[in-house]
Amino acid sequence: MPQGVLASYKQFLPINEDTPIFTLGEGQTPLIKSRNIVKTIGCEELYFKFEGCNPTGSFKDRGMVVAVAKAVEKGIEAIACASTGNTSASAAAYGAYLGLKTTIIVPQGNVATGKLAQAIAYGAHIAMIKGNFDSALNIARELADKHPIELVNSLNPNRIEGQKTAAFEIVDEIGKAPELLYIPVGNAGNISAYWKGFKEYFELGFSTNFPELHGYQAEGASPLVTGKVFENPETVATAIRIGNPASWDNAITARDESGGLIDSVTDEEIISTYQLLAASEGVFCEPASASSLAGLIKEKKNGTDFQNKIIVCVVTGNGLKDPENAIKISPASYGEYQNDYQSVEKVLIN
Ligand code: AN7
Repeated sequence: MPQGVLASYKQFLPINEDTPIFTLGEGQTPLIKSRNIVKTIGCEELYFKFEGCNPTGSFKDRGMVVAVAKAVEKGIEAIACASTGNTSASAAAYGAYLGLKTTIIVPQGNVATGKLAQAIAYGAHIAMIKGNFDSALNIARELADKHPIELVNSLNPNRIEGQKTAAFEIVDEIGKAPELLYIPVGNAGNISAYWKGFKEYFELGFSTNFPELHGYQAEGASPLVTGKVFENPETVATAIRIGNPASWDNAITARDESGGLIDSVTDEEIISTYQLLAASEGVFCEPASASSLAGLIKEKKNGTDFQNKIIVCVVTGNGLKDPENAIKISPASYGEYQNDYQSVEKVLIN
């Protein structure tokens, strides 16, 4: 298969002969088979679709490559987005590759260190606002309305087009759609994209079934669960600290058409799952990404029987994005030793 989302999935994307084809290596991420947590869940097979392996460390790259290609096709020289961090890292990378001016608007104090480091390194123009993601998105939309700038948030339909390819990869690898798919939900673009992908693959005859989609928000930022906008969303999972999701209606459609649900998990559940996924499966993700598995574990604790089910948890971003939360894991299993062989050996062998 050719490399990258544009070349690999040309026939499924809004690509024509004027669309530039390029890649930073996005897509074709691993579908990791659970060895340990699968036993607790009691299902037939459990997989983690590890989107942290994308070039900037999150699923955003799949959609960004399409959004940027379409902007360049139109002759646009500048892109902008609001972001909790990952969208901005991705926009900055593809903007740099294509020589575009990239402006990102982010909530001051609520972007994980690694994401900010990426935007700085890629050379984006960074506007930090004293407000949350929802305000940043309003500003970004106005900028794009008034200037020849392409908005590359997931309101841009080309983002959704690119992100739907993850659903194709899951079906191709398992040989059918899983019975259940768990996914973190913030601005709700990705759950909408997966549903579009599963539906299109079905309609084209590449699969014969659909998954139920189970979306999980953080309790302190769960407007799709309560049905009300959160004016002051708050969660340790800063990636999904969003109070008024842009793709609200599409997420509800995805939930209802798939026969699934959108629920929330607490910060405690998110952090304990984040630790569990790294320490018992070798999959180090950022906190927001653990909300999918945290939701599955919550349903198991509430008594759901998963026997005979094939389940996929989407793990949206890389753990290296947010080193501060990893370092807070306690008890940390390290100590300080004398600078000689014997003292280290003595402690490790006892
Ligand atoms: C790791 O980067 O909204 O429901 O501005 O970074 O499609 O918003 C990030 C969202 C899940 C939620 N996991 O996806 C942004 C941004 C991670 C994320 C989500 C995000 P959507």
